Amino acid sequence: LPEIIAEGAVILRRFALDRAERLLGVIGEVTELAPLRRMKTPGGHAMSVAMSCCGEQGWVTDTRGYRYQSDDPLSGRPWPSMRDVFRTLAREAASAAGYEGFCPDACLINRYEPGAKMGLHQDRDEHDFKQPIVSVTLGLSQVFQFGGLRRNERPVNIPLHHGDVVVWGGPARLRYHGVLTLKAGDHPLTGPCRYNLTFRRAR
Ligand code: MD5
Ligand code: FE
Repeated sequence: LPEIIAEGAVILRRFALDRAERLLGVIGEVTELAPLRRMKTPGGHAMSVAMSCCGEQGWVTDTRGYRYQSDDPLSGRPWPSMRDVFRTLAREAASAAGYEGFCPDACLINRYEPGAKMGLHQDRDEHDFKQPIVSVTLGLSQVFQFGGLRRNERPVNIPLHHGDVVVWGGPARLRYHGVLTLKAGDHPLTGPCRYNLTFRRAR
């Protein structure tokens, strides 16, 4: 049963559990073509999270800034295509949360190892904020921070576990969010890591 965490934001606990192994297989396939890498922020620091992408658009950051682009800067080639298992999951989860017809053109793959985190930020590099974002947790649990529309609002901490899916849209779409430092652990499917997939409509 969907758990509403704020107007427009829904957690679907274990929604992806039955397809987790297939999703991880696809992550392996995509990251063989477009390796996970720690990108540089505009400030010049390497992120602690390792990232890759698939789909028509991929999110990148470097010293020039944040943006979506159709080519992987490591290879100069288009990002690997969006896989059907990915597209279908994103569409089904969006629909279960009340957002019909979601058609992502970008999937960002984040890999957290112990010590990795993501500070509070907004996702605002997409063209149309009416389009929701779908996020999928695989492997180790990690505490998600769900803030408000302004950085100074104190975030609520929400643990996310293997198979959990979160959908953000409507008035929640531009809320500040992040994840706390990943604690060491050993998951049967991912070992010492948490993977997060975020599905977006970039263009
Ligand atoms: C993660 N990823 O767990 C986090 C949280 C990212 C990112 O934030 O940008 O890759 S997924 C949760 C998320 C995504 C988009 C919007 C919102 C939350 N939100 O509006 O709260 O790797
Ligand atoms: Fe984000």
